[in-house]
Amino acid sequence: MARSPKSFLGRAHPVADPRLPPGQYEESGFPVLSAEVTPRQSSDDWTMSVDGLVTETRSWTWDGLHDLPRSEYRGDIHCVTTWSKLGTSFGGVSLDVVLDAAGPLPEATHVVATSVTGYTTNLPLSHVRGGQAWLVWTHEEKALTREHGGPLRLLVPHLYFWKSAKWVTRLTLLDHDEPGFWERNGYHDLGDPWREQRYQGD
Ligand SMILES: Nc1nc2c(c(=O)[nH]1)N[C@H]1C(S)=C(S)[C@@H](COP(=O)(O)O)O[C@H]1N2
Ligand SMILES: [Mo]
Repeated sequence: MARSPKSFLGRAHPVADPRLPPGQYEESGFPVLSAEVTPRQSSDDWTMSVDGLVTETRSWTWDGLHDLPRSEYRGDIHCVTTWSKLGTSFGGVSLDVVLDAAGPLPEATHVVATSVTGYTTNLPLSHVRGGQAWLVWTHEEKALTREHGGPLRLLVPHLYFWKSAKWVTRLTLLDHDEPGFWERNGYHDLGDPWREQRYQGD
């Protein structure tokens, strides 16, 4: 009797999607994770500033941001609570554009992103330059909803999603590292999902 092809081809476990970092599962929805109450501030009086160790502090209004060259991210996002959303998209402006406009001083090594709510997160400048980070206001072609950080959020998709500050209003360049909200509460300083840097000490 012929052996079932299953015994050759079947696998006890499905092969994990190579886009999933270790310990992550694919989530088809888009969960909301917020430490704060969603702010109500309207985009009409939104300002986005770049300050600290820069040649010139720069600020953009909502309209001003839309005059900058558009850039889109297509790919995956990874939350430290183990969900990953694969093959999604966000639109806005590359962080390189706003950083270049302000002109980081040579001694600048880190950046702290601040939300209108006071939420903060820290990033090495080397991880937000060179097409690795965005300021976004659309998700899958539609306006980013408030619960997901609209009108404006940071997007740093190669790091765990807590680095992507929702309702971002300010980037401050520093010559040293300064842990933000979750980093002071036990999360890893960098948060690389491929190295499973979830908590301090990982
Ligand atoms: N201002 C602010 N930004 C934030 C957070 C937050 O609580 N407040 N949570 C972070 C975390 S832990 C995650 S996983 C993502 C969640 O984004 P989402 O709610 O759009 O999925 O936002 C990040 N940015
Ligand atoms: Mo998260």
